[in-house]
Parts: sequence; structure tokens; C-alpha cells
Amino acid sequence: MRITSRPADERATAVYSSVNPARTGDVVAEVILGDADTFVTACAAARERQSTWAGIPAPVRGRVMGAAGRLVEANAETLARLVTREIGKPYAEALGEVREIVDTCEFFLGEGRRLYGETVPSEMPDKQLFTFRNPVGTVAVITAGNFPVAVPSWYLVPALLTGNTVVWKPAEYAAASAHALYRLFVAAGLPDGVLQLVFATGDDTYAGLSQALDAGLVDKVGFTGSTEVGRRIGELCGRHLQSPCLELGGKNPMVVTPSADLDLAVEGALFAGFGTAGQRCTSLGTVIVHRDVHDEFLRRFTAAVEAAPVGDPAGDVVLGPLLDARFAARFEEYLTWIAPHHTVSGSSAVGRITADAPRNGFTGVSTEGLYYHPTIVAGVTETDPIFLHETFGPLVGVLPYDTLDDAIRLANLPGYGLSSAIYTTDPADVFTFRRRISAGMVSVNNSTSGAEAHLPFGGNGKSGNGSRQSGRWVLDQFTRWQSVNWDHSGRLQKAQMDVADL
Ligand code: UN1
Repeated sequence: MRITSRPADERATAVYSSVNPARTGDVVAEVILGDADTFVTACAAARERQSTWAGIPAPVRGRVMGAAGRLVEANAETLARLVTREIGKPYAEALGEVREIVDTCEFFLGEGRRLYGETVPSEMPDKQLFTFRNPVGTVAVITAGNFPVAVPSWYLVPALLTGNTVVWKPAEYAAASAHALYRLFVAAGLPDGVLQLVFATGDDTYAGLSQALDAGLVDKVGFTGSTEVGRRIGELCGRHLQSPCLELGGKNPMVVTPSADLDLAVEGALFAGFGTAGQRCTSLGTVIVHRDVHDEFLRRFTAAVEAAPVGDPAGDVVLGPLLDARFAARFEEYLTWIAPHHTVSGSSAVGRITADAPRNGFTGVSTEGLYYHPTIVAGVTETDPIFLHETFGPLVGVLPYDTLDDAIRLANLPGYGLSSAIYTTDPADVFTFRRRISAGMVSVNNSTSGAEAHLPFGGNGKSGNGSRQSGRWVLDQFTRWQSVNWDHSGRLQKAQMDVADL
């Protein structure tokens, strides 16, 4: 299948092949890439349609979001299969991801009837004060491919619902999934041009975004991706006095206290660490375990990882391949570092699964595909690169702690602040942890990953600029408050008047 930007870009110069990471030679889509001009043109086209779209009553825009959700639901299995084929996400997780779009659409269908403003009492007689939410204008959305459809919907649905037009640039290695979602949204009744899909390289997108911001064509940027790129986008937006919605990396800790249910903690660590092959921004980075239960936890966690089914993501596996060759190359840099430094468990080998480094029960084709052994690294220290940085692959570090104070210090040390988890049966631990952890999200006796569509999602520190997505909180990203004061006294009343002057 050949796919291109909308509106179709005649000047496109390069064709990118989006391939199945589980099987060499399976080209999922030939993506016709645009360039910086394509991006700017799309922003101009979106800008042109914005006031017409904003003129449609919010409950009616909400109905379009509801229709999009129903269409996605009706096509859920097809879309999930495409996600699995294009990025190697296990089918059950891909289906969950598609379900999350439906949840988001359902939530914002109702929100179209609830874009409330307020009436506010005035300090002057015969004067009325009101607040209204106005759309920001044109929104540029740039998304990663590890959540190729759900995470984009977290931006598209609220941005469109609140009367913005959107230019969406998905990751090219997940372009077919993005294109399929785009088509479902258009089929749901979005007027022509209200949502623009653009395929371009990261460099071209950055250049196009910079030009579009200079030309005043973009009012808000939403970006999900690496901390490194997020910083550049943040700087660029800052120069235009804009505050983007940034959802960046994570080094999400899990603290296991002595009172924890260890089997539950192991189950949580397995899913959080190795689901989506460890490539969620919310994936588990390091387990920080109380010394009294450290060895037992490690023994059970190792056994669980050894038994975890790995292989063909279309089947019932815990993990499939990595997303794309670029991610695999980056992950391998971390792997070369660990071997001389640490004890590795959870697998007979580290690195790529091949005929020479096989894995028991593996269901993929071992000489093909970007499959890696799921790896636990025991005894990491607080200066190790794998402790400090997001590895974005199937690798989890484990280290012991002695006091909860120290566990929290270690959990905050890498400087991210997206998700976190604590396993305990002591409520005092929960409240101490919740109060002192820097993360935007805290799970108690549950995985660090697994978002719900109506709870604020987002991070602090290197994980973002404090913006939150999802639920009613995201409305503040895509609308601006307008205050209206209406004086019907028939005279000029000045604020801060004395009671005697009234
Ligand atoms: C989840 O953990 O359910 O890109 C969602 C990511 C995140 C979404 C994670 N923005 O991995």
C-alpha cells in the first residue's frame, strides 16, 4: 500500500518503507514523505478552516467524536492487527490500545455538552462577569510510534472537540496505523481539512514547524516522544511564547516494600517491564526492593521472566520484537555496557534472539525480526547509565534499599517524573511515597504502565513540562479562558471602588 500526506503532496521526494519488525521483507506501507513545505502548507490549510470548524456548536463537534469512536470500535480488530503487524505490539495490547481510543471518544462526546464557562459575581452593581473557553486555534501534533493510535487520539480528540484544527505528523515507522486512524476520523464526518495528516522526517518536521510558528500558523504544539527532541521543541515554542504539551521519556521506578505481596509485585514488574517490549514511556525502569525481600523477589521475578512467552506478536506473548531498527540499534548500545558490569538474569542470553542465542518456547522466526531476550540486571548502582537513563527496550534493573527514605531518593534520582509504583500493604508507606515521589502518576500495587482515558496523564522533570493529557484536565491544553465583563449600569464603573462610591 502507498500512502501519502493529505492533501496529497506532489513535491514529495522520498519514499519510506514501513516494515514489519517481526518478519523481514514484509513491507506494511510505502510512505510518500513530504518536506518542511508540506508541513507549512498543511498548517496554512488547517488555519484557514479553523473558524468555520469552531463555529460548529461544541455538542455537534462532540457527536463527530462519538461517531469516530463507534467507527474505531467497529474496526477494532482490523486496526489492532495492523498495529501488531506494523510495530510488533502483542495483539492483546494492541486491542487494548484501540479500546483506549474508543474510551477517549466516549469521554469527549459528553464533554462537547459540558464545555462550561462560569458566571462570576462582580464587585460592582449591575455588572455581570462570565468566563468562556475558546479554542487555541491550530494545533500541531507530533507523535511517536510505540502507541501509534491511542496516544494520537489523546491529542486529536480533545483538540478537535474544543474547536481547533489539527496538523498531525505521526512517526513514519507507524505510518500505516496512523493513516488508518486518520481515515476512520474523516469517515466519521470531520469536515474536509479540519484534520491534516503529514508524513515527513523529524528534521523536515522541525524545520516546517519552525517556519509555521514564525508565520503565526501554529498556536499549540502537542508532542509525545523522547526527552531530547522534547527539549528542542520546547525551546522552539518558548521563542514564540508558547507552552507546548510535552509527554516525554520515563525511568519509572517500582518500590517493593517488605510488606508487599511479592507474587503481585512480580506480575506487575513483568507486565510493566516487558509489555510492549519495554518501549512504553511508562515502562518499568528499575525495581527498588527492600533488602529483606530482595533475593526472594529477584528469584521469583527471574523465574517469571524465564517462563514468559516471547515471539510472534500476533500470538499470546508477553513480548514481541522491538519497534524498528533504529530503536534496536539504540537499545544495543545499553546492552554492550551491561555485560562487563553486572549479573544478568531472566534469560539464558542477552541481546538478540538468534539461532546461536535461542530462547526456550520462542514462537517467532529466530533469524528474522527484532527480537531480544528479556533481561533483568541485578545489582545496578545509582551511577550506572542503565539506572539513570531510559533504555526503551526489554531491560529492567533491580537494586536493594534499606529505608523508605532511601528508596524514594533512588526513585527520584534519574530526574524523570512520569510514572511510578509502590507495592506495599502498609498505608503509611503509600502516603509517604505519594507525597515525596516526583512522578506525575503513582500506582499502588499495580503496574507503572496502563493509562485510563479520563485520568490526568503526564510527567514532571525530564518527562515533560508539567502538562497533563486526558480527561477534563486536557481541556486547558487546547482552550484559553476568556473573561467577559458586561456592565449594564449605564455609567462608567471603575474596579476597586470604595463602598461609599457605589
Ligand atoms: C500506558 O502506559 O498505558 O508513549 C500509556 C507512551 C505513553 C503512553 C503510555 N505516552 O508510552
